[in-house]
Amino acid sequence: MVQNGIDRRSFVKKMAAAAAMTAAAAMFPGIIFASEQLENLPNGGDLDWKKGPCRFCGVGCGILVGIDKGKAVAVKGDPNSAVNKGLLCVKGYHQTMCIQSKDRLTHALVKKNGTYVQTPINEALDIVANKMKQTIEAHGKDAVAMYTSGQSTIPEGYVASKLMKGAIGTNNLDCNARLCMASAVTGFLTTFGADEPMGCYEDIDYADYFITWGNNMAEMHPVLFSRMLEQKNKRGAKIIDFATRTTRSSMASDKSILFEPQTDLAVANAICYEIINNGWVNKSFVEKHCNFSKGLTNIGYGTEDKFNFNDQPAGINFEEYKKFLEDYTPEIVAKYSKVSVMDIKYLANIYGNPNNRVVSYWCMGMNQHTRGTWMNNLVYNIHLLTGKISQPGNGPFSLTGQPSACGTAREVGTFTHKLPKGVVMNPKNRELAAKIWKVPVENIPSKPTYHATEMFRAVDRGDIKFIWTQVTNPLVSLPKTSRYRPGMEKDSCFVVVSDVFPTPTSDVADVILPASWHIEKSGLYGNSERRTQHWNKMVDGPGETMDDAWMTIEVAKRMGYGELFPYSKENHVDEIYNEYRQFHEGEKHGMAPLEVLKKESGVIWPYVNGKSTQWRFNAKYDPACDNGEDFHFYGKPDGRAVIWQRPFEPAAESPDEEYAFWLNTGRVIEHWHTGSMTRRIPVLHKAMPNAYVELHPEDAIKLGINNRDMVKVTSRRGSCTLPASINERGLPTKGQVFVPFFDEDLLINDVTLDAFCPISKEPDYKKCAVKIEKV
Ligand SMILES: Nc1nc2c(c(=O)[nH]1)N[C@H]1C(S)=C(S)[C@@H](COP(=O)(O)OP(=O)(O)OC[C@H]3O[C@@H](n4cnc5c(=O)[nH]c(N)nc54)[C@H](O)[C@@H]3O)O[C@H]1N2
Ligand SMILES: Nc1nc2c(c(=O)[nH]1)N[C@H]1C(S)=C(S)[C@@H](COP(=O)(O)OP(=O)(O)OC[C@H]3O[C@@H](n4cnc5c(=O)[nH]c(N)nc54)[C@H](O)[C@@H]3O)O[C@H]1N2
Ligand code: SF4
Ligand SMILES: [Mo]
Repeated sequence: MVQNGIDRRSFVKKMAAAAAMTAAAAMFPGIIFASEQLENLPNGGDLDWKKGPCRFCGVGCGILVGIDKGKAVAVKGDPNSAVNKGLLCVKGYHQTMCIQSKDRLTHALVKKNGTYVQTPINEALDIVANKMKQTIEAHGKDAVAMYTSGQSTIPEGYVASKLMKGAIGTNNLDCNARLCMASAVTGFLTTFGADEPMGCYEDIDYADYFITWGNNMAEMHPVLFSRMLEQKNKRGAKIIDFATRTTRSSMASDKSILFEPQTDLAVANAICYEIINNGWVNKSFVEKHCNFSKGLTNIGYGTEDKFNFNDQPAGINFEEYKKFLEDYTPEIVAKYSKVSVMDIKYLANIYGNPNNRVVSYWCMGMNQHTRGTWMNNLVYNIHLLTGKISQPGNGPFSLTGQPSACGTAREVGTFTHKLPKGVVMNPKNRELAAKIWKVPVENIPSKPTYHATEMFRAVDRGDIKFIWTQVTNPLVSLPKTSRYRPGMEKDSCFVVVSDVFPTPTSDVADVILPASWHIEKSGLYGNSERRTQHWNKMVDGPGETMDDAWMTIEVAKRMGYGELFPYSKENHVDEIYNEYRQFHEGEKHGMAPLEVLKKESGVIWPYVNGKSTQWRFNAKYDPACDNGEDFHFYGKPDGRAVIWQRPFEPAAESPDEEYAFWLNTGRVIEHWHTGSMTRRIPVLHKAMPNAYVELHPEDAIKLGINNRDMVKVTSRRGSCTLPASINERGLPTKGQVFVPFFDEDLLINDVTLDAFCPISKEPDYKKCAVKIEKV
């Protein structure tokens, strides 16, 4: 697509050339990095510094942006932020550079006779609203959909939910967090009945052991990882990396333990077996605060269209659970997990020793898993059996990836089944939403419709005839994009894409809406540790860019819902937050008022009587505990958490003779997801200009592959040819290859599989079978 005379591909090529010059700033005049060149700051560094959260990951570091003459010229870490205490990672420091990119979307583009025509934004919004209205009139409410993001701000998610569920009356709203955190949510709900971690980052200051369950924190949560390293150096805290690939995190850890993909299910059960059989169970905790349960097994992989699954939990007793674990002795599990008996016992020992304080961390390895919900349950089992939970330095901690996956996707609830409080299936939750939204309760449908993958299947089938994507790039990030691209290209669906840059998704749009970026608007994000962070608009966006919340409001007004969206252009972010906050009143989820959020570098909820609750469910810290005991898992009606019996079941697709390798996919520190932002930042682009396929050295020798040789990775769905990388960034286990997904020109998601966890509907991007050929 051509924008400002440069098409996207040639722009990225030009960027590579510019980045190769020492003065990367050649393409971005006037930008200085506080980290590197403080002495060169305009006005001798006497800038106007404004606070906000980092645009990128779920760690949620506090940043200070230096403004000179209306332009962001520097970024530094906020020393007042409890999250990062002044530190940032490489993406943090350079973030604002992308907005100066020459191919920035500055005006609305409307496709007319196959070409994009620059159109005044008001006209483009008219077209979007008319099309949405006409589609509903002709085909019903469920023919329109919105697909949003864990990078949407809280107000953006809120107005999207209010428009779709409250005003129009369809549950056709889902978001990219389905690809990311859905298994974490269903894990929390099935075990505790309440979403999001119970602890906070301060746990790092107290834990003796950090066990990471298949996440690469050194690259993906770098500032948290550096806080762990600090504790390792200061107090001798130990980091154990339990993963399927050797990464920078493994290399910086005290011990790296590798396992065969998918067998984490079995190892977690083996750890529980050891805890029980060595008498390490915290009996009084389990007796007072836990129940045992089992669900259905052999639950499939969601690969079939319109797959439906309802778990059917049934209570069991401790003895039954103990018996079930007999299939998971360390000796049996060692055989197929390839983790030695000694290492399984070592892990069990760390958890089992009552004197150790242990935090478990995980992210996509456990969530992007066809048994992702189970895997989350299993790590909770370990912490519940030992009573190591909800105490400083003791607890399971599910990390989020996106900057507001918690704050927006989960708390505002931009999933098909969610409402800002609770779920659409619950009449009380619908009543509350109807009351606050001032809509008839009958408007809000009681049944969820499409989760992300199913939403794009419905586009392909022609059931969805209008889709609006905001702050996400699905034609790079969906699994098996080769299947979903043709559906989006069909004339049967009208596609609206709101983005900051042209992307492969905007390439198929009928209307492209130019969005303001992060610091060009006010907003709120919520990070991994339940911390809500507010920022004020810092600079003006170019051309006719508009913030996503205001675009949604403008469309709502044009569709005739003006009364429900009475917000002012100048102050809508504050007005929306104040309305939203009513959903979470009370001790269990109370959120800080705006005055406080504007002053502080983020505030953890529940915020009760002017104070944050750092450890939920522990009566010492959490005023919502009211059962008279030390702990109260009040998310469940009987106040008890559930220890789940969950077996090992194999992956949806495993290597065989023809497709002999596991394909694992993920990220690198330099790039953010689909690369749309970070590939427009010269230093980051230069450091990691293209994707690659990592091989184990022995496999490479067997196949005669050297570094930089071109290698074709083929699955049953598609193929992708990339340069080989051996012994560089990471090291997959023998029989496995790894490809990062940031490169839209080397689209590995044409190869991945769209199988998902039938409970959470989160796809497994970490496992499918491929063949490897040198070309
Ligand atoms: N630089 C950078 N940082 C980011 C992001 C980014 O794009 N770039 N994105 C953010 C987002 S949204 C997310 S979700 C996070 C992701 O953060 P991570 O989950 O840490 O990163 P990934 O690279 O997706 O996943 C890597 C891990 O998956 C594990 N894995 C593979 N198969 C299995 C398995 O069967 N079981 C288990 N338990 N583990 C397995 C591997 O061991 C590997 O360590 O990063 C966030 N931070
Ligand atoms: N193979 C593989 N695929 C994966 C994963 C994996 O591990 N492996 N991980 C999955 C996970 S965990 C995630 S979270 C997803 C992420 O997938 P996506 O959400 O599709 O990826 P992003 O690159 O973050 O897309 C965000 C888009 O929003 C645009 N943008 C930035 N700021 C704004 C704004 O303020 N307004 C608007 N309207 N647009 C904006 C950016 O330019 C970009 O195009 O990818 C998933 N896909
Ligand atoms: S660790 Fe995450 S939040 Fe912190 S600076 Fe880096 S990308 Fe931003
Ligand atoms: Mo994610």
